[in-house]
Parts: sequence; structure tokens; C-alpha cells
Amino acid sequence: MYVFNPGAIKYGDEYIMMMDVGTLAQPIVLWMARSKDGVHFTPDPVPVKWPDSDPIHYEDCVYDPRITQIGDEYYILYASSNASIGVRIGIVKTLDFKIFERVSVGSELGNRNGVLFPEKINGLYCRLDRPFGNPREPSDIWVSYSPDLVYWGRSQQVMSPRTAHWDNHKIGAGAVPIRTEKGWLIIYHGTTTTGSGIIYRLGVAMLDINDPSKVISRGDDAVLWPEHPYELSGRVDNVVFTCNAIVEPDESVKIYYGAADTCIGLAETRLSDLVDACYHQNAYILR
Ligand code: BMA
Repeated sequence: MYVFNPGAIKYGDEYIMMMDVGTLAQPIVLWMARSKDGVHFTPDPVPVKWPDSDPIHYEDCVYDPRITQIGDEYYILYASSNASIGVRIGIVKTLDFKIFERVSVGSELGNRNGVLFPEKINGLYCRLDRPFGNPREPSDIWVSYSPDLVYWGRSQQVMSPRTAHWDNHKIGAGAVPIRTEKGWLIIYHGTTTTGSGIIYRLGVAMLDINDPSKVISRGDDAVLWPEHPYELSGRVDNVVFTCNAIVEPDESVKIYYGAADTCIGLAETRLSDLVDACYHQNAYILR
């Protein structure tokens, strides 16, 4: 069994994790686990009871859930895949992590890594996503807006892969953006190709608080990369991949992440260190 790429959020006095669970015999399903301390989790006895497919997009596999709280509601943006048609971003909501209600098939075909901001921006819901429509490569992070979480538009490119960096191949939004005094902190994944396959790492950037299409600063270096055996080798080797990070009241940050598409890791850091990393430039990178 493979358990990976968790969305995670605090709900009441619990930490909730919703993750991809797959076996060799069945497609991935979403499963929840709960914890009192954010470290020791107990899985639910059965998978999440996901709402029926939208009539216009039958989904045969769902994965990579990102959970965003807005008011009392929790929105889950996830990859909604139909094997013969393609992948879209699905949107489901819940009030209690027991009953889940479909909001919309939230994107056109050929999009995933959808991440909803935790508040409206200029009166509109706002999400980062990763459309595949780019003629060069399926690679960039974009931003889109919606009045109702159904109709999305005003799409704009935010960031692209960078040459001579760890994220020179593909990038996609990871954790739900975190509001800071300097702007929206994003933790994203970036890939590079090597002779023995792709490496997934995590990096950070700061986006303008009122216009997230504007990148204020982007750290040169990755902040998390595969280095431990369980990250280097598994169902897919050399992967760290995040969907949510939790900022604690003391401004420590828990980054939950999938390791090698096989198991789940927890990396801890401080909010100030992640913010600093957005401004860190590496003298050794050729420009
Ligand atoms: C991405 C997604 C993730 C996965 C990653 C590494 O494209 O499919 O679910 O963790 O690849 O295999």
C-alpha cells in the first residue's frame, strides 16, 4: 500500500490529514487520518466518502488534496482524473470532515495542482494552478479568479521554471499560500530531469498580497529535497511533494509531504526561515 501527498489542516482540537492511498491493484483513493499532536496519526477505518462524480466529468481517480479554510467551510481542491479524457481540478467542500459536498468541476481539462487562497482577493476567490496548455512544456504556475468557485477566469502566468536551477523542468503550486507581512508565502514543487529520472524538490516564493501574479521574490535554493532513503526510493524515486503546511501559534511550521509516492514525512521549520529563504540568492548559480 502507498500513502502519500497529504493535505493537512487543524480542525477543532485535531490535526486532519487527507492523503492519497493506492495499491498495485486499485486506483488511488483519498483517506483521512486524525491526530491530537500533529505527529501521531490514526487512520480512519474506511476511505473518505467522496461525493458522486459531476455529470459532466466522471472521475475515476482523485488525488493530491489541498485543504483551505474560508470561514467555517473547508474547501478541497484536488486532481480529478478521468483515464480516457484527462485531468481537471475538482472542488469539494465540507463543514465537518464527515460529509463532503461537490462544489464544481473547477477547471477546464488539462489542469491540476489547484490551490485555493484562504481569503478572497479584491472580492474574488483566487487559486494557483498548473494548466497543461503551455506550448513549451506543461510547466508553469498560473493564477485564476472566480466569483463563485464555479466560473474561473482572468488567468495569468505567475512563475515559470528557471534555467540552471533545481526547478528548471516543471513547477506546480504546493501548499495553500500563507499570509505574511511581506506577501503571500508559497511553497511549491519544482522538478529537474537527470539521467536516472526526475527529481521533485520544494522551494519558496513571495507573491504580492493584492496581486498574486506578481512575484516579489523567489529563493534560489530548494528548501526540501529527497535525501533520506524513504524519499530517494519508492513507488516513484526522488520525490518530496507537499499539499499543505500548518503554521502554529508560535510561528513554527509543519510541512507534511509525500515521500517517493510511498509514505508521508513531516518537516518542521520556522515561518521566518521560510520567508528569509524567499530572499536568499545563491552566488554559485550561473545567471
Ligand atoms: C505528480 C503528481 C503527484 C506525484 C508526483 C511524483 O505529477 O502525479 O501525485 O506525487 O507526480 O510522482
